[in-house]
Amino acid sequence: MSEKKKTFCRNCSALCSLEVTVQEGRMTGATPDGTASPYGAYMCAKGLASIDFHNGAEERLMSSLKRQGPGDYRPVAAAQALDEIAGRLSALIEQYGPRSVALYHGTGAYRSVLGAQLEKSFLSAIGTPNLFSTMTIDQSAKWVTAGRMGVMASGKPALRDVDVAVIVGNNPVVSHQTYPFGPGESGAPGRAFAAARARGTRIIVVDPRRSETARYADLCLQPLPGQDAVLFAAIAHILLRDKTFDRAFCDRFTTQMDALRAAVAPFTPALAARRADVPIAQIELAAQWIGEARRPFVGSGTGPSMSAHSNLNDHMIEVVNALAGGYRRAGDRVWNPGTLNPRRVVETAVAPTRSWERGVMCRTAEIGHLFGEFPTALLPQEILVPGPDKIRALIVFGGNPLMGLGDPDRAIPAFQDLDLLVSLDARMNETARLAHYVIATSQPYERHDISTAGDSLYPQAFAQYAAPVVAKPQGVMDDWEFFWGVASRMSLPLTLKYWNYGQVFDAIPEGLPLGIDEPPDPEEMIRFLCRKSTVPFETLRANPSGVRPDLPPQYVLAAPEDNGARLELCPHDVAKELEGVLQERQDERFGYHLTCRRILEALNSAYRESSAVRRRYPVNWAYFNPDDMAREGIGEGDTVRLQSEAGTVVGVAKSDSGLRTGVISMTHMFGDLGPSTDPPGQGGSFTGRLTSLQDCLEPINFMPRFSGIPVNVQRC
Ligand SMILES: Nc1nc2c(c(=O)[nH]1)N[C@H]1C(S)=C(S)[C@@H](COP(=O)(O)OP(=O)(O)OC[C@H]3O[C@@H](n4cnc5c(=O)[nH]c(N)nc54)[C@H](O)[C@@H]3O)O[C@H]1N2
Ligand SMILES: Nc1nc2c(c(=O)[nH]1)N[C@H]1C(S)=C(S)[C@@H](COP(=O)(O)OP(=O)(O)OC[C@H]3O[C@@H](n4cnc5c(=O)[nH]c(N)nc54)[C@H](O)[C@@H]3O)O[C@H]1N2
Ligand code: SF4
Ligand SMILES: [Mo]
Repeated sequence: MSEKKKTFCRNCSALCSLEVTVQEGRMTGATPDGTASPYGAYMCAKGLASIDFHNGAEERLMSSLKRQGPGDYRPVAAAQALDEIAGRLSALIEQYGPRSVALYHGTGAYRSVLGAQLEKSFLSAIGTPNLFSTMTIDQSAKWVTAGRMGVMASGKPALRDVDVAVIVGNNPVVSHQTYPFGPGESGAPGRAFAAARARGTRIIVVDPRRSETARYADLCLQPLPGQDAVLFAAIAHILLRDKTFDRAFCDRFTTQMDALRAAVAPFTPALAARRADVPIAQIELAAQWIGEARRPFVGSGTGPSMSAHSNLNDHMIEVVNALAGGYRRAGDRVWNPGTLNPRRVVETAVAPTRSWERGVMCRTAEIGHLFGEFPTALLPQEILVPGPDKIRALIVFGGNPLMGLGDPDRAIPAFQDLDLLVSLDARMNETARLAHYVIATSQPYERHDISTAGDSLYPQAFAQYAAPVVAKPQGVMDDWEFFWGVASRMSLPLTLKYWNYGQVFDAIPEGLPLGIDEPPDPEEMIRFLCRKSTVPFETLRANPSGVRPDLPPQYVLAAPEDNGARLELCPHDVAKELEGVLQERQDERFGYHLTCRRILEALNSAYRESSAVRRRYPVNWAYFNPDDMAREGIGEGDTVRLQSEAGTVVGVAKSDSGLRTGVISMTHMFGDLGPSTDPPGQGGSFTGRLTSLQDCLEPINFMPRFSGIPVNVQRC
């Protein structure tokens, strides 16, 4: 007998609504469910792969493991693992204090809602400031910009209202990563771009590679990587030169216009064209369209934030958005005011905080919290450098930091130095292979979740509750059960709160206190997270396809009075960095730049072993422009050696005529941590070997160079 059950995918922030077929307690298929979804029916290859993974593909872990010796893991009963972990954490805290404990929040943790909420309570109960996440090895440049420039509380316009969309180093058609960073819709992104074009929206893509998203572009600039600061300084230069910036917006909401004018004066279109190697006419045309726009949205993905001048690139991209007034304005329709956590949207600036300049600091660098986190690139030295506060225990929640960080020669010894390394995962990934305990966790269709991650991102108000579709295997636990289980053994009571980015956990007033004797009921916890919801929990539970509430139209409100806050367009450190860029010389030692790119079928290091990936990507191809291949004498499928300042990898060449010359493009987190010698045998090439956790770290967020890495190429 088979039944159909509604749920949603939790791989990425699109949170696609699905209908899953269940036969005798086992899932046999999934189809997109367009009943209520704000994107209509939509699903990608990873939605299907997740069903196989639940069913045991890719050697899914069915029991927690304890390390006996190098590479020797034996199953351990869940309760025993929790007892031992709690005992070791208590002993470390007793001897060395709470700072000896740290947590790394990986990509798999973001949509494990109850786990992620209890994680915050767990850290607060222990009293450690050591929270690290993928955000600081991803797009923390956006946090730095918010901290240096400030933000508009009204946010950015929805794609349906935008008349010029500028998409910089972001490929949402593959990555589904869009709002609030870049214009677009995370579910069915191609459909949303096609509809935008049909409405007359002009789309500008800025990417060294003619990406899948560039199929929808009216104009595609293909700069050399790492030149976004120069390019967008030049666009700002043109907007100021031609007086096509939004003067009314800038007068009202920004400051430091004179400093900006002076700082971008040397960044002429000719200079940017030379540095970025794009035609002047394209820079002028992009600036013209942005200047003409009634409702622009200039935003970026990982490309600029992973390249040289990460924070400056991001700042200058945001400067152009601010000059163009690319924010929701008073009177604009708010299509999605939030459902679980409804918000009033007010047109007002929020002053920069520069949170990293004060408060609790890293041990090994003069840098404080960025949105409540320390820079992940500093994790190895925070573990290794001797001192009373050194990190001795690390909990990895839904992550694979050894692959994510790169520079294995530096990262591996640090992880090996830990007294306690715990990995919460359903995969035995590269980091788990060094852990003392691997906690086998349940997978999304086996647990309770709610669409908090989409609440402000959906293109219209929508919420969905997912109850388990199938029972979890006997030996696995939910992520939240780990945090509650360890805390209760340490006699630390936890509190469930509806925490959101930018909030300080301890400062959130309301919470659901959880006892230490009886485990909480997950449905009760979800009900608590819905307590402010426009749609009551009971209604969500009764409508498993999700609910689009029928709300009266809402609009951005004008601020009742001027709070005095302004967007700081050109603070002193930004002006100094711009000056530095101006002086910079090209590094003549290297002939190419290696860039990042994502593929539809894998999610960072997850799903690498899915059948779809192994069929299409036996290795992560090293893509080249065909002219570069001809010049280097490299043929299709040839083995090539890529050498950066930090290391070497061997890759398999493939031509991509959409890629500009001088640039190589590879997907990250393939292969293994060892020296790269045999890509087919190693499942690809680990590009992290080309990055350094010591050299070329950016100021403030310590972002390593993950894109635009200078390399030389040699045919093997
Ligand atoms: N299918 C799939 N989806 C994913 C992921 C995945 O692995 N697979 N990962 C998820 C994660 S963790 C994240 S953070 C998001 C990321 O989402 P995106 O930011 O959209 O990631 P990418 O697809 O790598 O796109 C980055 C683009 O930047 C370009 N680029 C590289 N360097 C530069 C530069 O210096 N300047 C400019 N202008 N462009 C540059 C690259 O050519 C590439 O097209 O995707 C998420 N979604
Ligand atoms: N060279 C280079 N390096 C990069 C990047 C790049 O583009 N180039 N990208 C960077 C970026 S943007 C990121 S985000 C990081 C990614 O770094 P990580 O997030 O550390 O790596 P992932 O491979 O995404 O690890 C996610 C893990 O979560 C597990 N998981 C999935 N769902 C769940 C769940 O519900 N519960 C639990 N407990 N586990 C779950 C998966 O099995 C997987 O092992 O890497 C960064 N590193
Ligand atoms: S786009 Fe794919 S991976 Fe992301 S939620 Fe939808 S089905 Fe899942
Ligand atoms: Mo990411």
